Amino acid sequence: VDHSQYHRYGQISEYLTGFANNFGSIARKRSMFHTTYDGRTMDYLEISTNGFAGTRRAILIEAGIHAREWISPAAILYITDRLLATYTTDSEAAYMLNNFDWIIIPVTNPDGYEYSHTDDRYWRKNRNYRGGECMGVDLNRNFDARWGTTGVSSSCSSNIYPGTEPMSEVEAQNVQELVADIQSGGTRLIGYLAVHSYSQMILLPYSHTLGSRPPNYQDLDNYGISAGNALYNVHGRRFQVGTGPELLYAASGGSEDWAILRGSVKYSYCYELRPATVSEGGFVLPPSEIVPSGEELFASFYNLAISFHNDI
Ligand code: 0X9
Ligand code: ZN
Repeated sequence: VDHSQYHRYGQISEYLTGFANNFGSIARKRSMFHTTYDGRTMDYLEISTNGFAGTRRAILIEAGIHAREWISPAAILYITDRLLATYTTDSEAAYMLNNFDWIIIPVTNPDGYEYSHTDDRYWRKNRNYRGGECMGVDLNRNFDARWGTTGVSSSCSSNIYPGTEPMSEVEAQNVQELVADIQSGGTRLIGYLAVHSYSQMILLPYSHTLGSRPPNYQDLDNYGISAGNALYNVHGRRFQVGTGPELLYAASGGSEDWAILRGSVKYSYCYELRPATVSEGGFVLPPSEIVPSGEELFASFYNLAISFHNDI
């Protein structure tokens, strides 16, 4: 896998096919139930080292829900590649894959991602056409988590337009159905890791309201700080740890809140990857930073896996 450049959606999907072909006993490529507005399949990878028995706890990685945040799919492709390629030789990859099943969605907004390559580098939303000026819904405002209450605009041309109702968008519906399928009425899915850029932060729930916290907030905070330290130890990048409203702004309808509130997931984090500021490139991060960003995120996820596992 070429980690020296950002790839188009078709190429990323082909890499998933390659993973499934090369590591067929532990990796399966799947497509979600609904195709997107522009007719794309939403492809993801399932990794299981116990024959996909469905008995292990699982961690889901949701990358690329915002189109222009290219480092998210790229860093996750790096992590996926490393997990599979070093599983038999590296103790960290082995730990992660022997203790958890992984569900990896590299691009949760393929239509928007492609549009950010072909037409508008700064496109954020999906590509659901609603007539007139109204193109696109912010998928991270569309989930059923205090939908439409904070951090949104009812103007459909806005970058933070939440859609017409909770889960109105097929991309959000796909995630909802996938999570329901993994949970099957239980709590097999223990971790939900949403990966965005930029700001260098590990955001804790809840995002929707300042001061609103899940019952296990103290654990979430402790594990987040530990994961931030593990990340720092790789390349010296400091990621702030705190809730979205504390560090950025309140925002409703996010998948990271939804995972806990509706998805029965115990631990949910929202990463904002490199860089820290717009003057360092903002959403347009040089491709030479894909590998270092992936390396530090890998260490951070490994650290979270240890925390989750100690808590089971
Ligand atoms: O606004 C968002 O959806 C996320 N930031 S981004 O720049 N990647 O768009 C942040 C989501 C986390 N929640 C809050 N900040 N409340
Ligand atoms: Zn984002």
